[in-house]
Amino acid sequence: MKTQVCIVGAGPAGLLLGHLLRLQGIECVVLERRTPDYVLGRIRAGVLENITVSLMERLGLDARLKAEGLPHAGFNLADGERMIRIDIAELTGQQVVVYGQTELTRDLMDACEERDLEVVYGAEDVALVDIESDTPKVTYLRDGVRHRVECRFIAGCDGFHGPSRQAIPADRGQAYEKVYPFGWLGILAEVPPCNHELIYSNHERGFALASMRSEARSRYYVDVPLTDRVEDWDDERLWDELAVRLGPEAAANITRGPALEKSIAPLRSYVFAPMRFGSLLLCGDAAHIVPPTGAKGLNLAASDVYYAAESLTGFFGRSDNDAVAGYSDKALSRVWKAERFSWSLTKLMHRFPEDGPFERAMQKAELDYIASSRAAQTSIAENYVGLPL
Ligand code: RFL
Ligand code: PHB
Repeated sequence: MKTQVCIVGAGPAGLLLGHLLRLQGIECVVLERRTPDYVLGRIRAGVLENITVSLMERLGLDARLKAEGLPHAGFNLADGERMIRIDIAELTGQQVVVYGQTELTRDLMDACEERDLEVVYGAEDVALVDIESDTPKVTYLRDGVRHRVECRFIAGCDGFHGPSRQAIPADRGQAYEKVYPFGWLGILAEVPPCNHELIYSNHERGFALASMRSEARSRYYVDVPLTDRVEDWDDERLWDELAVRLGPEAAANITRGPALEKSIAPLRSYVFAPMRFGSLLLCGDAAHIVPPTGAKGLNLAASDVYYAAESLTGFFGRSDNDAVAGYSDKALSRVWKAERFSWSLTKLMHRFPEDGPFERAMQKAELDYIASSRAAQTSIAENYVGLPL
């Protein structure tokens, strides 16, 4: 098969990019290893920045997001003694929208047929070939038959473990990485949220987050040692822990219910630079990971896709070679700022095993400063709603 852009991975990054390219009349095909149901079964992000919402608007795929998404004008930082509300609407004039990654992915999936975006599910053993040349190829196995896609560009949207980044010779890029000594144990339950806004809590027993998917569906997290397994946490133990870590006010409003999903995600900061190598452009988790504390991962995937679509449209529409050459610098400039924010909020809101009284005093002092300073709150708010493109 011949096409202009071969996209590897049909997560949010791959599908968003595919739709944006089709909107511009650019030919593309998306190769996905899993089935649609598997992709939709991954419970991940919940908070969308304006930039992600506006890409869905631009695609005309925002009807359900507008109808069912919950606009949030603020969120809270708690530490067992107090709750600091960050009024993002007042401080920035913007809001975030709570709408699950699963729902956003479903909206993108449902539109593929009508928009003539071809997605090949069950594409196994994907391999990238000749990526440094102007005639790269992607090969894959489907039903035991090997296929080959010839294209002008490959978009690597295949997440952290996919083959795209690994196709770049190690000596042609630099990986920056920080692994955190804990993971987030998440629970999804069909119960009303304990608070109408998110609460991030740094309690002496550890971190907790109260989030939601709708007015009837809650998402909660606690941080756990990397040695813990999901089986160590039956529902009651997890609800008890959440009640303690979120503090008495929130605890009084927690409705318990059986877990629809429970999983542990390790926390990591990671950036691979540059994000382009020859004819390969990396987007989303394929190029970078943030710890979930800042709710940035999906939104960064969306901003990468915005820059990638601009670059590829420039190349195919105006024969502008520089458009693609500039992709990595533009994307990375926003990526690094989101990395910094996610890392600093993670440090502020978690108890690290190696921390002593000094580090704890620093966290307290920083929370005191945030509680008393509009400038500090504005800085957090503008990062949380997403820095400009
Ligand atoms: P994805 O979603 O991992 O999709 C990559 C796709 O590529 C496919 N793939 C392959 N396809 C073909 N061949 C191969 N060999 C392949 N290998 C992999 C995969 O099957 C998959 O379909 O990456 P993408 O599109 O870059 O999207 C990134 C986001 O999923 C991620 O950043 C966010 O979920 C992170 N995240 C959050 N982001 C936010 O913006 N706000 C949040 O509130 C938020 N909360 C979270 C999160 C991530 C979490 N976990 C579990 C890591 C909360 C959690 C708990
Ligand atoms: C979520 O609802 O899954 C969620 C919300 C905010 C975060 C991370 C995850 O920072």
